[in-house]
Amino acid sequence: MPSTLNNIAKQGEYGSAMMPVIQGVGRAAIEIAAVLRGAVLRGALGAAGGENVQGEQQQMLDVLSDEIFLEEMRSTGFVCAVGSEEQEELLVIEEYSHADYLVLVDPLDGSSNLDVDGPVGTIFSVVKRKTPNSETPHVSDTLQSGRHVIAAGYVLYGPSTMLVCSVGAGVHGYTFNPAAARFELSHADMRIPESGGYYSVNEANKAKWADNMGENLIRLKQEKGLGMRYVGAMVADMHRTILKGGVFLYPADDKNVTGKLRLLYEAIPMGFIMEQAGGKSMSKDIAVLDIEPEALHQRVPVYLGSKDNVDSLLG
Ligand code: AHM
Ligand code: MG
Repeated sequence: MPSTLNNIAKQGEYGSAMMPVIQGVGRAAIEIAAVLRGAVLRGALGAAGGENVQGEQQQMLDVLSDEIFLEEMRSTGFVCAVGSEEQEELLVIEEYSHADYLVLVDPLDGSSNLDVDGPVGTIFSVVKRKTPNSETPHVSDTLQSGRHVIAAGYVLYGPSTMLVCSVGAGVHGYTFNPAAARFELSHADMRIPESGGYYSVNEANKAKWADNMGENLIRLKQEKGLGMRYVGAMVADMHRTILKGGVFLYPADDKNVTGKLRLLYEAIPMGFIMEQAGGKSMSKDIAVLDIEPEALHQRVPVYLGSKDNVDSLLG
């Protein structure tokens, strides 16, 4: 009998509390994966006609994935509010506004890959509220550093659908088995190699990068002879980086002066996973998980990967 997501209950201090929330993520992932598979045939590719709070064009699939994820978080009964890339404000789940946990999510990451049938993902993290349970949860409940994250992970919609998560007791990957209609443990205790052979970045931005990062990357490439891989969907690039080793980076540049990736629902969950897998997760000179968040949609530079590669790049 394979291990399923129920196995999370046995992991660490927060496993049993987090199991229903992660099962909810699993249900959302199954539904999002099914919607993605049929999208081109149902005319569901393309722009939804609106913009998100960051002024980016929303795709129809961004909006659908957001709705599906929220619905599944509501159905757990353990989530009082959700902060989403697709929603300007914190979404309070009225009927469970007394519940303990808040979830931060990028429901469909890498959505520029949708038109070309490339991989996309979902990224999430869970924190415990700071306000009393008798009060309505507030956006300040989400503004907690990564050191307060209880659970985090991502779903990769690739040739298979994989849910990779951690409740603070290592990183474990579950692959969806369509024949059994459930996630099964396929990658127990994922550990990133100490050093890897790839760097992953949108190198077209090199001339605009801040902090001498262009020079650093040239030096790293010369010293270590790294190869380059870039999907342009953080989940896919991170998943490869964890399994094969190397470094994924999105530095600040002239256009994205504080970086492009969002702290609460991209950098922190991926930083949490990276540290739990034995890797390093920096935002230039501070660990991603040590940043004290100031806003729901705040952006930061990220340098995530094998310790050796991250140190050589930033050193
Ligand atoms: P999104 O959440 O709007 O999809 O944006 C985030 C994505 C990441 O998945 C990816 O790492 C990055 O943006 C790619 O950016 P670029 O196209 O500038 O290389
Ligand atoms: Mg994203």
